[in-house]
Amino acid sequence: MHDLVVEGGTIVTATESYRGDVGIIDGKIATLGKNLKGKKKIDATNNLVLPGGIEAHCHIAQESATGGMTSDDYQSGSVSAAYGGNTCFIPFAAQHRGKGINETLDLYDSRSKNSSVIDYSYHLIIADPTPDVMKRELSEAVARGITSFKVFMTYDLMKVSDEQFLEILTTAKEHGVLTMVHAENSGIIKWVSEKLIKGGYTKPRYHAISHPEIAEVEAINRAIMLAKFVDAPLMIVHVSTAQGAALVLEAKNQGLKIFSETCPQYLFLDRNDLDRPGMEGAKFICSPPLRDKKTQDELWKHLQIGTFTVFSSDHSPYRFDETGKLAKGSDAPFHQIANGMPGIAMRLPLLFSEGVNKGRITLQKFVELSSTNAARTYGMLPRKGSISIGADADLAIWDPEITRVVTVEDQHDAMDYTPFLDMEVKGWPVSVISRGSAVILNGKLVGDHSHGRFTPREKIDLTGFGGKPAPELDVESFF
Ligand code: DUC
Ligand code: ZN
Ligand code: ZN
Repeated sequence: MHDLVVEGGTIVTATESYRGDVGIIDGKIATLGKNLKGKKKIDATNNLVLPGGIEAHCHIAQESATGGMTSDDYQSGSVSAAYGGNTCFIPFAAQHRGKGINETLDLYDSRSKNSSVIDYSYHLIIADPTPDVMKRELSEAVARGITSFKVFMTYDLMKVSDEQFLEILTTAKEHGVLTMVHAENSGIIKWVSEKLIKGGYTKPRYHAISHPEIAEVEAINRAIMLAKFVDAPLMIVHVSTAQGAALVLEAKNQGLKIFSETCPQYLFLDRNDLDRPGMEGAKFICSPPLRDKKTQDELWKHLQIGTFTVFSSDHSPYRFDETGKLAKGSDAPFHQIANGMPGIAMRLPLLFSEGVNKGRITLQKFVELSSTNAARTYGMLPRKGSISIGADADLAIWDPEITRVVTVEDQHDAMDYTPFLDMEVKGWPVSVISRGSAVILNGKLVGDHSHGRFTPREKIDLTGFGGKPAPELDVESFF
């Protein structure tokens, strides 16, 4: 007898779809079949039963480089993620200069403990790669189950130099873990910003002008070349340009271990949103910035052909008030406005509606992009990201026919706006189950803040990749 049976739905994985029941015992998937018996049942007739979404890029209870705290903590952030069809999320644990790695991870453990309704891990942001960090603390982080590090090529208080980047890439490779990068050219951004500010061009729309496409393209190219030089795996996050995506595709076609991500804002919003009246444009300031409609079409193509491994929200919630976007005043210049926008609850409904329901991607592709690829890339497959015997019973039950008009209330986060307001979406996650326990049931929160657990992650699985460092590097004697 199962503890719970999700019955009568269409089970969808990254490779197949079939009608059946999911039988759950002790929080794990025990049986896939028909007419299963269970102490409890959830009826999924006419619905889709998908692996729960894995949100692989979000900022929760995190100070930015300039000190502002995100509005969402692990309580509100996890609830919002669950309402959006997710059963696991991976926010960042951000090291700031002068701080160690263990103390950073301890801090985030204290922020997440007994707070999250879904399982979680952290990507570790490295902003201060001291010899002690590189030699001792990173291996301790890996032993704690943190198998992805993020670096910045921009932001004075966060960025690493090319030589530090190479050291992090090679150290991560040695440990079998993945480096992620925010790729924008710092010098270009600074140079243009200074000119704009000096000229009095301070409105939100100038944020996009100060982060030109070429700043991303140059940095993506450099990041790929550095990873190629040492033959290390690299994930380029939040790709916003067609040229940047083309560089990723070319690198993949060469067999390099390059992975990439794009985000809903680059598909569903564009730079005209920065021109909204008054300071409304501030709601749409994010980095890299919103681009144009033509870029949206190009990014869709790259999503379809597999250039992007994951599709993440980059949820960076700063309220439209003096605690967030307007902390430096109600007419603050663009460079003093917190960077980022919320979207953790909308990532999957938007992708489902505009992707699956509009015929741009298949259901299998949706599952890949929403869950399975993140599980694989970030060391959680098959425990998470799959509907298979022995996997965690992390499921999202979707009604593919429901139509909703997006509201702020639907986000269930700590925010006072959503950039996707009033958009119409078809398809919605109605119930969400984490390790066999309902978190959302028929649209109502029933989960418990002591339920979510830190999930230690495995090293990156690079099966199928070849590759060698540049010939100039005689690896044996060099490292
Ligand atoms: N980078 C992110 O990944 N998110 C928000 C802002 C930023 O610069
Ligand atoms: Zn970033
Ligand atoms: Zn981010």
